[in-house]
Amino acid sequence: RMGKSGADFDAIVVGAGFGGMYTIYKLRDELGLSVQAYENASDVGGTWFWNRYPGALSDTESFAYRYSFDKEGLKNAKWKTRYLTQPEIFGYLQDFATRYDIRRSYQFNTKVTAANFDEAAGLWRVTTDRGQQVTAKYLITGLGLLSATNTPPFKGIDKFKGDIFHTGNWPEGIDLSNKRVGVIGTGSTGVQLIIALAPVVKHLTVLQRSAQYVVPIGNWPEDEARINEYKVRYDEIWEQVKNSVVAFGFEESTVPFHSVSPAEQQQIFENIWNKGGGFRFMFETFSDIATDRDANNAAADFIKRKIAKIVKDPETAKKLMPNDLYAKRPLCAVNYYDVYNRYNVTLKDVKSDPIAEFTERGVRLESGDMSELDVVVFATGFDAVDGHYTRMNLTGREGVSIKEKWSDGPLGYLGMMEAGFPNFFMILGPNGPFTNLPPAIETQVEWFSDAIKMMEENGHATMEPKQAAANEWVETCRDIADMTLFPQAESWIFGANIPGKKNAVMFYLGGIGNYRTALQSVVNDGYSTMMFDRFNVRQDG
Ligand code: FAD
Ligand code: NA7
Repeated sequence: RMGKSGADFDAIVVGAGFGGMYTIYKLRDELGLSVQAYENASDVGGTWFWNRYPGALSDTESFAYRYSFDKEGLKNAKWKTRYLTQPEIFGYLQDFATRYDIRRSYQFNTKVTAANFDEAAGLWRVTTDRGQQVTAKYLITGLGLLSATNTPPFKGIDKFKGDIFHTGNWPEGIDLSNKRVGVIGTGSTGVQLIIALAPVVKHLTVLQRSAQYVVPIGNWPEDEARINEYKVRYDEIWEQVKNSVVAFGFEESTVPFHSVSPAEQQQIFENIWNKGGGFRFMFETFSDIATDRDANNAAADFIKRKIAKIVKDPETAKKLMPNDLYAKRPLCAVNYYDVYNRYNVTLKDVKSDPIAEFTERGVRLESGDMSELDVVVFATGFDAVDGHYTRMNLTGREGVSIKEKWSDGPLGYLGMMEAGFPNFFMILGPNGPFTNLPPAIETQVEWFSDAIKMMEENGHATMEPKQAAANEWVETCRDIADMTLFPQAESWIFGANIPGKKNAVMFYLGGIGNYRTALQSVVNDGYSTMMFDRFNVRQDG
């Protein structure tokens, strides 16, 4: 098949998660474009294809972790609990792919290694690890922002005789019962994994670098009546989600912490603690937990008091108490701290006593402390947001690579585009919204599909953001971030989890409602922040 512009295809799509698949539906089925898509995995699912570790669970409530446009899917939707497990989400995405015949556009088991904009031809040239080269007018990347795995290169790792797994690339059919297992990492993933493994394995050693604030998730059963309520209120629910701040399906609090009495403050924390949900605890309690130091400290102290109460051994409890701000991605889980009361769980603080090396038999800390292990699990997270982009040979005009362009940290316009990279749209690219992600993905895919439609109708060859507009967006993201406490905590949200990665703003923290308004105003202004048909052939003289 040929693309209209003389290229092999109108559009090339990379990635088969929520983002890539929705793009296929929009461009292929709604706009009638010819689309070729590539996915490194053997099937659709993205995050939910790869992250099959025990305990993997979404922390967005079930009704809001799906495509809002897929009303058909909702009709028959069933789920057991307030949150979806990995098999349920993977199943939903597989079912979605089948119902919309998405797979026929994909070549699976194929990694895109290079994407280069050919200025003379005005086309993208895309290369795969199978040695294919194809061209297209548009390049859309849904590479995932939490998908390029981070594996710290510990000394001696090759000597270790046991098995090593990363949670983001979990193999099928692993039995860890009766094994001595070590887990490195206590982020969202580590916490889920630790809870799931503790009752199963012979012994669990948790190697914790930074203690985290973990509130209850409240994963109670949801019966049919409750699910039917969501179905009845469907449109209303999504309207609220898409105009809220964090898009998690609840109203964020407008009550400042200091506006109520100390007794009420504690009562509000207690109520949300009992209700469960990480984003709820940060955003439904008070309006200023993420911006006001006193409010933030109060939330942190409340959680620390809970830790002290739950964990029986005071030494262990102390290790579990974070000493930084409550300003990372808020975590929640089922009875996390109770795990440390188990006879077969040991907690090691590898901040005060760092991992020195792997040996044949396990992990040795700098003090000489040795953990003998059969298996080590890396729950060490991801080279988040720009990781997949800087790992790829991706070049725009004049052969400028994204790696060079982002050498001081990722930039980009509206979380989707970059100056000098025409007809290129990233799903969940840098400086996009920090929210529940499916509605953010839908917002972006719908926006650039409309832009592509407009380009096709008006016969535009290229569209790209003006550098000044991109700079301004990056500044806006920086300004908003600086109004919050988030930059003061070290986490992947600012690239602090990868050694050598420059600390940079990577999200628009202004909320999904404001983000959607910003996108709409670009359209209303006649795309005045964009350049069209900037000549592809260099005009000498
Ligand atoms: P992904 O689902 O990450 O898909 C990207 C795909 O691109 C992958 O399949 C990858 O193989 C492919 N790919 C990348 N590079 C290439 C290449 N060069 N060539 C070919 N293919 C390539 N978000 C929430 O909102 N709520 C949650 O509760 C939540 N829980 C999460 C739990 C875990 C354990 C993880 C890891 C993430 C979670 N997320 C959550 C974030 C989640 O990633 C997003 O919600 C969403 O799934 C992202 O979809 P996506 O399509 O953008 O990317
Ligand atoms: P995170 O949140 O980045 O957590 C990674 C964890 O691994 C965290 O506890 C890190 O400690 C730890 N880590 C990373 N490198 C090391 C080294 N070298 N030594 C010891 N410990 C290390 O990733 P997750 O997968 O849990 O979650 C990412 C997102 O995916 C999450 O928010 C959900 O949206 C899904 P640190 O805190 O850096 O000290």
